[in-house]
Amino acid sequence: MDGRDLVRSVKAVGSVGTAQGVRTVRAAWRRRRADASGLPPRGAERARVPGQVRDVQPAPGGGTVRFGRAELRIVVTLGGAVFWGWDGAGPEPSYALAGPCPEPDPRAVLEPDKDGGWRVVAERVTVVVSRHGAVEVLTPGGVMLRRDLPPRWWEPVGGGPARWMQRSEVSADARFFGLGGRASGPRLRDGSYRLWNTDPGRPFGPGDDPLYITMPVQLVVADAGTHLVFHDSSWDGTVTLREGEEGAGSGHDRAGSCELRMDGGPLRCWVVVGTPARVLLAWSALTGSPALPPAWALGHQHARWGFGSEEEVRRIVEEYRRRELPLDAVHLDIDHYDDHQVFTVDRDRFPDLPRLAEDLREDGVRMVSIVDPAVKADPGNAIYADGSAEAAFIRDASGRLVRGVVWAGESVYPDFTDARVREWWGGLYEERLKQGFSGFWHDMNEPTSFMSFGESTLPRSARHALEGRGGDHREAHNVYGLCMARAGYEGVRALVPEERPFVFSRSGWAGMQRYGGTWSGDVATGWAGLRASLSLVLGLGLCGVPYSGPDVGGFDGFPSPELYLRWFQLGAYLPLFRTHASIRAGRREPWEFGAEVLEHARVALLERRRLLPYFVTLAHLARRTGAPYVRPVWWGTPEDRALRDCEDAFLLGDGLLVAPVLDPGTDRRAVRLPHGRWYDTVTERVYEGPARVVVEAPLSRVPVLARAGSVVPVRGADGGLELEVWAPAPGRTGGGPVVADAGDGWDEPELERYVARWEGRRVVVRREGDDGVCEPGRPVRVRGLAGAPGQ
Ligand code: MIG
Repeated sequence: MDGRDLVRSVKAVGSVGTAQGVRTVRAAWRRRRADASGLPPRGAERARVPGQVRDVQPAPGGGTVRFGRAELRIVVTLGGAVFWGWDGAGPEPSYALAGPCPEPDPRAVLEPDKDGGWRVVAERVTVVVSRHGAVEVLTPGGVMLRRDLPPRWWEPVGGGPARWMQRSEVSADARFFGLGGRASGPRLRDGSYRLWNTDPGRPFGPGDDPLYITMPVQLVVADAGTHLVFHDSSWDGTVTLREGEEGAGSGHDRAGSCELRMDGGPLRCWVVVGTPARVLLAWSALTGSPALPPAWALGHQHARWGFGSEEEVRRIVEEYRRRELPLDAVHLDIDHYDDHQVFTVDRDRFPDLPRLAEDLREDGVRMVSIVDPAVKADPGNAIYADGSAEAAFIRDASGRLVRGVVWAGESVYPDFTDARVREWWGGLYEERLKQGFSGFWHDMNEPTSFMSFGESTLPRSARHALEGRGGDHREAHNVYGLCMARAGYEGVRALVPEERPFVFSRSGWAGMQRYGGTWSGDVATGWAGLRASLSLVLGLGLCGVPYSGPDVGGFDGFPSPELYLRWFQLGAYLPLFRTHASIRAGRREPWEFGAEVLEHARVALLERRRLLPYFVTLAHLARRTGAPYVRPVWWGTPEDRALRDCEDAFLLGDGLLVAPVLDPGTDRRAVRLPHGRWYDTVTERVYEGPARVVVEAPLSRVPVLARAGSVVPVRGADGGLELEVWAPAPGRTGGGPVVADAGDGWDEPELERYVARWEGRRVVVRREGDDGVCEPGRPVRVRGLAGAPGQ
């Protein structure tokens, strides 16, 4: 460490006090020393490409193609996902997969292709391997979706993990999405995106990358079709994207390109081809169904770092009640811990949490606790003592505990890549449950140690169990949050088997939806942050993580009343609808911004509560089909190029299109509509898509349009479920699925199917059953009749 680094380190931790600053700098020294001795120097490297094809060995679902200096194994699985791996890499072990690799599809066989290449023809996709090891993914009609050039490896001469690079081409019109939670999307423009989960250390905006959740999952949308590619390696990597360009007139097209460089791990990937809905279905079959949040977690939640005391929590909940503002949960942040230590309570300021929880629950408000992974390295700390006895904490190659610095000071980190440690940790939630908490908010699990040496995490040489295989932080880093989510989810499930756990996590990786969702981390307060927060929700949804939402109002500073309101109005239509901010930021309660904002925020809160049955239905559909609640507007028509480039609106399920206001001073905005008839849900004005229309967006609301024919389950005045049906276009029919809430347990409510059609001048709604259609059995309100024939 030179003087400049030292100054930078001290500055970075300046806000946490000088003593801690000194500790952090010491920790940085240790980290550098640990990496110097714990990681072998790379030394000279040798580059390798596959070489020429030699022979093949068929196997169920495909087979192995052998090249001069590499081999490639391809398997088409039942369900349609294609796997291929180089140099013996198989699908397992994998942190992303929900279970064992699906069975091979016996109908898919390896057959000779032209020019000495080979191909596997499956129902929905054809994979062609050239004699030099390029791999093409084609639609059943033979149109190319992706072309991987022969990969290249760099292998340390002295042994050790190989780095590799995979360059791919996609069509000129293709658009890239995904890669986890990205602030500058949802359309991923030209640039480099790093695969290394990172706490940016300060509130982020669209220019900040990477953030807390990265994953090598990309969804590519082109005229020819949609495909998802997942490179199953958790190592540090970089994806460099370049969108293609179509030649004007007689000019040539330039293909889009993607270059993936990985520092290690197997070169193996999964590809799924189809419509967006089919792709997400197959992806969630592979990596697991999204956990179903309890219904209360689909309501409004309020958090703050620094409520500071039980009285303050009571006061705020009472204010919500007095003003008749719906509230479903409050979240307690680290300021309720004793000395910042997880699984403890500051009893001076929070003397009786179980009592508080009970009282809140009587008002229908749940309590959620933040859970930080780091444990204060202090022999007097019971969790440290307990964890030490369990050998739960991460050590370096020489066997010493790896220490970082977090809020509690010098801390150690549980190794969540060890099943034994996950079980120990999961048991600790018993203390939280006894305190009355119903849900868990995992923070700081990138994992974070305060900034030093330009990296706010553990040394790469830190050792991890990696499920008994053994390895270091280079491989474990990106799955740390995922494994912590698993520990929390499974622990709570074992402790309260009759209820579905509610866990959401700042960091994570492919497959994290099995345990819960996420929020957007510390999004910067500002209009750019508002936009970034929508980008994250959309991008994560396309990676299979459907439940997320931002800190409404932004994490830091003081939003203007207008910005707060617009954020609030957006949040009301996102799966996780939570107000939250830093201890140093202004307040975020809806009455803090004047009477006008309060009035409009109330409308948003009431509408959210009215739409709760719709959110419950979307949560069930996400679990059953992998489809995110919040979908890009091109979800149903990916071939519509104008929609593909639309980033400022989204579909909420199949029925609604939400056009949030993302700019100041707006009272109307343009909306690009997918095909079909749409109604402004407030004015009931009719629009016909595809079109770009201008709709009213007064301060009192953001535009929400309903698709003609949709059935939206809503909460009626008596609290019961009602069907809000938007009249189908003349001569058309409509309908949709509804899943009623079945409580917080594991009961599987049935999927109700409704159809709506014109009968003369009336719209009639029926329920479809196994033996024909019947009366809906629920109150129905038909809307949009003003545009009806003859009216
Ligand atoms: O170093 O627990 O993203 O939501 O309020 C900051 C305090 C730690 C970061 C989280 C934020 C939370 C805050 N935490």
